[in-house]
Amino acid sequence: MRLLARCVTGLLTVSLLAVPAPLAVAGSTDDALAVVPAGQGARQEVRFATYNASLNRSAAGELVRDLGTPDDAQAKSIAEVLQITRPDVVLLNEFDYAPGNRAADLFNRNYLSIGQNGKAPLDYPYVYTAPSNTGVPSGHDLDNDGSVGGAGDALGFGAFEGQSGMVIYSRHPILTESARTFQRFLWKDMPGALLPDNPVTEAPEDWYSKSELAALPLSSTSHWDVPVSVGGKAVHVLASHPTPPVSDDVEDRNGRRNSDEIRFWSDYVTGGPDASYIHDDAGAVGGLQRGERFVVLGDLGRDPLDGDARETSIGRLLDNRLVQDPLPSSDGAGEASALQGGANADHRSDPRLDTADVEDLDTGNIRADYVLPSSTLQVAAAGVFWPRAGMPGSELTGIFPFPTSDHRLVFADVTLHGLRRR
Ligand SMILES: [Ca+2]
Ligand SMILES: [Ca+2]
Ligand SMILES: [Ca+2]
Ligand SMILES: [Ca+2]
Repeated sequence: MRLLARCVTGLLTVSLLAVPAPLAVAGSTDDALAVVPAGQGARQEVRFATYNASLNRSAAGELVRDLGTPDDAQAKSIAEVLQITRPDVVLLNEFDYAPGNRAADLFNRNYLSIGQNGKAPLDYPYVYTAPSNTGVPSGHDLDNDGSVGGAGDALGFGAFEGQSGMVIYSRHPILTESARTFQRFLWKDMPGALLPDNPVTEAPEDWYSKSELAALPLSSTSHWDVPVSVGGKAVHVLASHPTPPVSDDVEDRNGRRNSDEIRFWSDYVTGGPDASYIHDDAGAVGGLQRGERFVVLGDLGRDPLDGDARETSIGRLLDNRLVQDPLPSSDGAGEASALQGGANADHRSDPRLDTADVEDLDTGNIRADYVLPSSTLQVAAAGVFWPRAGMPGSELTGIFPFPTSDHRLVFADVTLHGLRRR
C-alpha cells in the first residue's frame, strides 16, 4: 500500500546508495530526485526527519482555526514538502501547541492525509505532542527590562502559552506510556550550568535571582524522549527546540541557555554518572541505558562554526562518540549561499550543510536543524530538502518571504535489522 502510494508520485525513482554515502543522497544530480523515500531497497530503512515548519501564529487559537479547513496556503505547502520527502517519523518545530492535540490532529486530517498538488497522501496513525514552556508566564522579570510580563519574561520566549511548540508524526507506533518529558527540569540543576551574569554587579552568574532560578526551566520549549517501536524495537526520538542564541546582550543569556539545552542531550545519551542529575517530569532519574538506540531531532539553532556560534555544546554533541553525524546536505543550500552573499561569504562551514535561510547582513545561512542517529544505527542516506532554484520543489522552499518556512526539512534513513515489513 505504502510502496504503491510512493510510486505514483512519479518523482521517486532512484535507489538508495550503499553506506556510507552521507553527502550523496541518491545517484542523481537532480535535486528533486535527491530526496527518495526510505524503504524501497532490498532492506527496510526508516526515514527520520526534522522540520521547523513555522506553523506558529501570533495568537492562541489561530493555528487551530487555520487548520480547521483544508485551504491554508502555508500549511498546504508544508504538507506537500512532507509528501515529497515522506518521512516515517518526523518532528515539526514551531507548531503551536493546542490542548487535546487539536492542532496536531487537524493538520494530520486536513492536510497530511490529503494529496497536495498531486502528491500521494501521508498516513500517520501515531501523533505525539505535549505542552511547551513557550509563552508560559514566569511571573518574573527574566529579561531585566524593569517590568514583568510579555514574551521575554515567559519561561520560553513566546507571545502565548504553547506558541511554537512541537509535534511528532509517525508511521510506527509511538510508545506514549514510556515517553519522558523534561519540560520542568530546572536549568540550575544542571551541574556546571552556564548561568548568565549581570555585568553591572560584582556577584557572578547573577543575571537571574535565586527565586527566578527556582522557576526557570532549562527547556525553552521542552525536551522529549519519545520511543518509537520499529519492528518491535524501540528507537528513542530525542526532540527539542532550544532557544535561538539571539535577542540578548553581553550577558548572552539565550546563547548560554541554548548551549546547555544542547548539552542536555549529550549527557542524556551518555547516561550513567553524566546523566545522574537529570530527572524527568514524572520524577524518574537518569538518561538512556548504554546501547539504546536513538535519533536526536530538532532545530538546535546553532551552526558548528558560523553565526552566533558558541564553541561548546553543538560541538560536544557532534563529537560524542555515541552520536553519528550523517552530514545531510543539499545543492540548493550551496547555491543559496553563493547567490545571497553577505555574511555567507565569510562562513567556515560547508554551505551545502546549511538548513536555515537566515538574513544575510548579519548572520547568513546556517546549519541549525539536525538529525543525529546513535552510532549503533546504520545510516543509509541523509539529505536536506532544498532544491536548486527552478528545480521541482523549489517553489515550496523559495526565497524570503518564504512560502513554507525559513528552515528546510532534514532527514536521515537508518537501517534496522530484523525489521518486519508493514
Ligand atoms: Ca521584563
Ligand atoms: Ca554580576
Ligand atoms: Ca539568507
Ligand atoms: Ca552557512
